[in-house]
Amino acid sequence: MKKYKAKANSNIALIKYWGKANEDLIIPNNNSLSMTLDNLYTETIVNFIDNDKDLFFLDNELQDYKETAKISKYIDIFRNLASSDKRVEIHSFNYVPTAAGLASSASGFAALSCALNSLFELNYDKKNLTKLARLGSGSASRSIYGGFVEWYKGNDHDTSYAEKIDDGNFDIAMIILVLNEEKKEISSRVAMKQTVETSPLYPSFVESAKKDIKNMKKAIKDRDFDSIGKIAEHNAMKMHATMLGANPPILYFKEESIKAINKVNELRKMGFSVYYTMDAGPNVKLIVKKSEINKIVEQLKEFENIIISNIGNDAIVEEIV
Ligand code: 2P0
Repeated sequence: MKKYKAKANSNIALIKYWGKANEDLIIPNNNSLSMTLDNLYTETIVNFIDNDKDLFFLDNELQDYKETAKISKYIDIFRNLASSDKRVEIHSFNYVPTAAGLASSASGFAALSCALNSLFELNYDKKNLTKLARLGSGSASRSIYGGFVEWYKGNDHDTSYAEKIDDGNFDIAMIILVLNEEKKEISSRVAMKQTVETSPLYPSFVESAKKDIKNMKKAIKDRDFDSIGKIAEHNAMKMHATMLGANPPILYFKEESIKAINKVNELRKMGFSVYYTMDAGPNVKLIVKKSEINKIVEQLKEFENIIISNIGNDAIVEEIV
C-alpha cells in the first residue's frame, strides 16, 4: 500500500489577499505577495483505504462529518483528475496554532495538494500545484514555494497561480507574537465576503495593492529592508481599514494587538529595524532582521508566547513505508 508524506510551510503575506472575484474558484481581486516561514508547517500523510468514505484525522483526532465532507469535496478534485473513485485516509499534523490567524489553512491545503498529487499519480508540476492548492484555500497557493512568493490573481483557474520571486536569502526573518490562540470569531472567508460586499473602502484597497506589489518587489530585489517593512505595514493596515469600513464592521484587533503595535513603534524610535503586519486574527507579526533577532527578543519580555521563524523552503513530498 503506497503512502505519501508531504510537508508544507506556512506563509505570511506582506501584500495581502483580501476578497474574491470568484468564490468557487477562489480567484482573488488583487495579487498578493508572501514570505514562507520555516517554523510553522503542516505534515500530511495519505494512503488509499478500502472504505466507503474518506477518513480525516487532524492531530490524531478523527474529524466529524462536517470537516470530513469539506476535505472529501477537495479530494474529489483529484479523484476527477485521476478518474478514480478510491477513498483516502488522511493524517494531518499542524505545527501552527489552528485558525488563530496564523494561516494554518495555507500550509494545510498546500501539504494536502502535494500529498494527493503523488497518491493519485497525477505528477503535476509546482505551478499547477499552486492552482490546485488555491482551490482549497487561496493563501495555500503561496505555500507550495519557499522564499518570497507572488500569487497572480489571473482571471480563471489557469491564470491564477503562484510563483517564487526570490529565494529570500538575505537578512530578514519574522517574530510572531502569539497573543490569542482562540479560534477566531469570524472566518476570513466570511469576513472577506462581507468586506467586498459592504465596505466603501474596498475598491481603493484593491487599486492601491497594484502599487504596493510593484514597490515591494523592487524593495525585495534591492534587499531594502526598511522599504519592505514600511510597505508591508501600510498594506496590512489598509486591509484592516477596509474591514472596519464593512457593515457590520469587522475587528480582529484585541487590546494586546494595539499594545504590540505600540511596542513596535517604540522599538523603531529606539533604533531597531522592526515593522509589523497583521492578518485575520489578533496576533502581530514582526518583520525583523535575522541578525537582530536576539536583541529584539530581549525587548519583548512582556510577550510570553513568541515564535521566531526564518524563511522556509518549498513544500516537499516523499513516499514512506
Ligand atoms: C493573506 N489572509 O494574504 C490574507 C491576509 C488573511 C489576511 O489569505 O477563503 O484562508 O480559504 O481563500 O486563504 C486568509 O484567508 O481564505 C488569508 P480562503 P484564506 O494571507
